[in-house]
Amino acid sequence: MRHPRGWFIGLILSVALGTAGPAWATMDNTKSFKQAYPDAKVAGCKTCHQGTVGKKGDLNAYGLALQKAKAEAADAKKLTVEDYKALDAEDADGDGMANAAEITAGTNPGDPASK
Ligand SMILES: [Ca+2]
Repeated sequence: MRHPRGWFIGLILSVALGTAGPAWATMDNTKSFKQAYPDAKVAGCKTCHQGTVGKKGDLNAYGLALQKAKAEAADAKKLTVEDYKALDAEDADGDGMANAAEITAGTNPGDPASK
């Protein structure tokens, strides 16, 4: 009987790449976020995600606004400094404070309870 090692390695690789893909995108986006807002007091997963560990499908209001703004782009998951800046004057979470003002103040642009 042939040992199914090739099949097993293929499975491991597909699982590893499948989970690492979104994580890499998020790490790149954190980097571009810090380039856009070098003085930001808070630049973590919760800036765009609801959870403390950014996961697919748990975007907060700010993350959803960024996703929507970029939805038609070929590189929809890769956010640039310009992508963040384009939403500076908007108020993603509707708490009366613009996204850029919240980022500068250290409050969460995606959480209406944080302003
Ligand atoms: Ca706001």
